[in-house]
Amino acid sequence: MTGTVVWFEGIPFPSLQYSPEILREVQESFLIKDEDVLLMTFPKSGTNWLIETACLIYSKGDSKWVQSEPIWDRSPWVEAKYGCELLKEKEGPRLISSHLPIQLFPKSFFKSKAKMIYLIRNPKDVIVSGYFYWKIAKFVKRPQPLEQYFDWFVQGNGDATGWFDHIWGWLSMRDKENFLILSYEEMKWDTRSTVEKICQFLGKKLEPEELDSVLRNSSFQAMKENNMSNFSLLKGRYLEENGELLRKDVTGDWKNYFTVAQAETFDKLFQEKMEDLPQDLFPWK
Ligand code: PPS
Repeated sequence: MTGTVVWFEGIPFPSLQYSPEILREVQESFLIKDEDVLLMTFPKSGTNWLIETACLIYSKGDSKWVQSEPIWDRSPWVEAKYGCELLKEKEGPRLISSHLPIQLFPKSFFKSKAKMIYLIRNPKDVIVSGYFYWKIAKFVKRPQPLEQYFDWFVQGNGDATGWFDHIWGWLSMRDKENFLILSYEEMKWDTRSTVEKICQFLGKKLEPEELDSVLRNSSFQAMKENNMSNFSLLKGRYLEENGELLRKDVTGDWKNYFTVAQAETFDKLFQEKMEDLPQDLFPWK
């Protein structure tokens, strides 16, 4: 398998699952319905944790669903060929995942009442998580070593483009009432309150024992042991045999990998690019 990419409107996508035709179709004519719930992230920001949590909220803490259906079928990726087809056939309120930047997202969303949760994460941890994931993924160009992935990320070229644009684009929605911003950090530091916030946003009332069950079944350990959520089903064709989606259960792992110079370079870039956004949006600072 090669790590080739297709380019669509200046953004690279792994050619294995994406095509310009589908991306155009998704952008122009995929119909987002008012009752849909959209789970939006930049890659490696905790997407699968959010999906698992949302699924468990929908099933009131009952783990049957998350233990019997692969995570990518429960909340399909709208921009991927497979997910887009699956979504078109789904009845009722749908959970929909996406990493798309705002300008490529289905236009129908912006006229709908569908709710979106936007999960962000310290970009320095996104770099580290992405670096280790790309080493085990068979469908992307492999960065060697971390410095190369870091450079792709900060220079906005290679296959790791777009974190700053993604954040700027989606945060323009921050005053809309159908848009909730969360961070991986707050999920990690106070998981219960964050899950309660999600429930409130989605209008779901859970009993205390149901909430406990959501927390238990979406924990790092539970997800790591759940073959429907830990990507073990992708080993072979898509991931190396030793590949783990659930790598570490920490915030601030960048401190173990960044040089002092890299941290300074990144902080300077972050300051330049993000200074016009309210800094309390970024709780890791
Ligand atoms: S992807 O491939 O872009 O969809 O990856 P994504 O799910 O966004 O991010 C993967 C990182 O999320 C961590 N993760 C979790 N952390 C805590 N608790 C739970 N339940 C959980 N599930 C996933 C996962 O470990 C990846 O982070 P790193 O830092 O690499 O460990």
